Amino acid sequence: PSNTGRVLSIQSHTVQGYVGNKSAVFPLQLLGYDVDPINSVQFSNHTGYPTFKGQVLNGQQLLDLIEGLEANNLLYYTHLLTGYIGSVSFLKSVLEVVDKLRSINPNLTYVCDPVMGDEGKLYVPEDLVSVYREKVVPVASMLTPNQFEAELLTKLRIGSETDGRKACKILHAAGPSKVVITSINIDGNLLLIGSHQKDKEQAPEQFKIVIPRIPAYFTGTGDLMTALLLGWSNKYPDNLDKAAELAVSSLQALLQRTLNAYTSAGFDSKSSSLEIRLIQSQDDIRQPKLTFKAHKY
Ligand code: ATP
Ligand code: PLP
Ligand code: PXL
Repeated sequence: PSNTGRVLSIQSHTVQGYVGNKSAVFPLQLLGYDVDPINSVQFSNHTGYPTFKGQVLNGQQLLDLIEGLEANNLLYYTHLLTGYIGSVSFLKSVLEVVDKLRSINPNLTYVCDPVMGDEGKLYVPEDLVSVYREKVVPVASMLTPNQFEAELLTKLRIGSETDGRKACKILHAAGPSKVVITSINIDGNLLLIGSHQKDKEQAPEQFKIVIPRIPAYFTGTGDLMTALLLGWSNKYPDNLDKAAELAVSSLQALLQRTLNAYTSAGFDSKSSSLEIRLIQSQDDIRQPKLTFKAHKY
């Protein structure tokens, strides 16, 4: 149990706006972590805009950076965090990075958001799915899929809470001791399901948090959610439910602030994806008011 750590975060960078590292690094720093970002892409803005420009890091370039760190004995990390990854070759290099980091710190926690798609649509190449399922899930310590991603990884259709809990068990059996399905769509509302397999011999401890859906689309919230779950679950290693309450409470306060900012500017918040008010929400990140409660099963 530790209040802090040193996180290697391999994610997207956007010049403008908050997705990937732009949405994960600042909150982790606010929670007291040293964060070393590797930018897997550098784009002008997120890809939901009409256009974007920029560069993509390839797998060899990632390994070059790791080699440079290693040559100076700078490769000791407590946590590895990964989010959106756009190609099989880059994902395979990330797997090499996991091995390398664990050879230096066998206790490394790998927090993986297996970003592949949402609402039945893939936004990565299809051949990434089996690499996540067969190679990445087995080495992850904590996994934060959404409903669609959990379905792809388990080949189970998730139509109910019970299915969500079953999917978590399948994922535990494949590797990660902590699984958070960040949102399941159940008649208009969102359901988060968390699951911690503390002991291989016993059933996992599971809980849910009900989240009313805000009628707007946000970008970067999944990346922020995973960063907050990393931050809080490291501070409360035996209370994933508490960590999730804190993460959800921070995130929902931020979403309300974001919505209010757009609404008061006279913007139609249903017409396009909203950029989150991350910096303005720093107090909600540092000291969340617990407004959401986890219910244990
Ligand atoms: P990823 O694709 O990164 O794995 P994801 O699809 O779960 O993750 P989001 O759908 O952005 O990512 O959700 C992340 C968190 O943000 C969820 O816990 C969800 O409750 C919250 N969230 C996102 N959009 C809304 C919304 N419109 N209303 C309420 N909460 C939301
Ligand atoms: N849309 C596209 C095109 C993406 O590439 C991504 C993520 O990588 C998303 C949406 C997901 O955003 P979020 O993390 O907010 O769910
Ligand atoms: O969170 C998602 C994400 C990550 N990286 C890039 C993105 C997006 C979402 O749009 O465009 C480059």
